Amino acid sequence: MRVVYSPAHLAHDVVTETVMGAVIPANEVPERAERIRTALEADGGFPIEAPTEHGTDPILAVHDPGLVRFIDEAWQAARAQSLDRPNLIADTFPNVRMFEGMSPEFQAGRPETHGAAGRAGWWGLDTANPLVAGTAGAARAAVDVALTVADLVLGGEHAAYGLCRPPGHHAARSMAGGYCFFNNAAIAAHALTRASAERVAILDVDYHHGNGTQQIFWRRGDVLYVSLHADPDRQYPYFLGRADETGEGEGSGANLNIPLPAGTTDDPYLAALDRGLAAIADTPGEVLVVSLGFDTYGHDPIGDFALTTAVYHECGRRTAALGRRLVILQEGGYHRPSLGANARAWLRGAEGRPYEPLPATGFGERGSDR
Ligand code: Q9C
Ligand code: ZN
Repeated sequence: MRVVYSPAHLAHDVVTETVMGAVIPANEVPERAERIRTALEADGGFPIEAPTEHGTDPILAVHDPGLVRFIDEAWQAARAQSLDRPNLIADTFPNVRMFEGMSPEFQAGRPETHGAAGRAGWWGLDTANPLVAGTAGAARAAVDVALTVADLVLGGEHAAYGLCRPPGHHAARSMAGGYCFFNNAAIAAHALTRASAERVAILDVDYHHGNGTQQIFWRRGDVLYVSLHADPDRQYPYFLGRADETGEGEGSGANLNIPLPAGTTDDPYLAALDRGLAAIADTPGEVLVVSLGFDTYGHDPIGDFALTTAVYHECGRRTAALGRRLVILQEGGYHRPSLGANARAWLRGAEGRPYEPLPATGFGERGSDR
């Protein structure tokens, strides 16, 4: 399977994040993508190529121009304001209740503020989303990776994988968040609808609900969004991801959320995956975008599922068995030692190749990976 990767992600070199007021070592770090790249190179069956540049238009087809401007300008603006920090992290967000009782027209007229901290809050969701000097370039390269994978599949590849970093599925039309800046999968899915005039499905198997992807396609009937994730009653992004969110207007019925309990193991997970795949099989379309996360793994530091490396091979196999062409894009997954083995297992499953774990990782064999 062909793999698209750009070293531009290395410049998004985040060191810390803030969780409930505490500064902790960042989870979403360059090592993640390098681990996956190294494992795929060692496999020998995954030729790696660079993305082609697609420019800003495909981003603007999905995102607010103000968000794009903010991401492009934020670091320089913070410097110009002498905000001498290793990264830009917002602390104040425009909670919808701040505007309670004020008309929608009045709310819509509230301006983006000028200062770096206020702007970061205006365009952000949470305090775990640090922006650094290289963020804009990396985020744009991740979009190019996703769009290049879409091009490969439109050009006849049955499946291809984009090693996107930073990830994308928490980024909404006008909002970054959850380690995400531009929504790589949504941008690719939208481009696919335009290129093929067919319906496109998105299967999101990151541990977290893809609130951004859901929001972008909420009123659209041409993109089906199906997500398996931790129940938002206990996990980020807390305020979306429930089973009763099914879309509105033209998008009514084109959103399927499957929230899962803490401790979810391989078998119940596969049953939930089958439910999601059945919903996709029920809708027309030839291309499936996969938002692929490995924070469902048993050792993930921020997840609470108990999946094994072996089950990722089966997940890839069942997903490919739908018979659709696959645009597979990397989202989360934070247990660095296992990321390479997990990605390799999923992708080999999707290709119909046997699991055959790599011996050197120390992770990935049944019995040692829980
Ligand atoms: N205490 C992705 O996997 N912080 N993003 C959660 C929970 C945000 C994860 C804090 C997690 C975002 C792409
Ligand atoms: Zn996640």
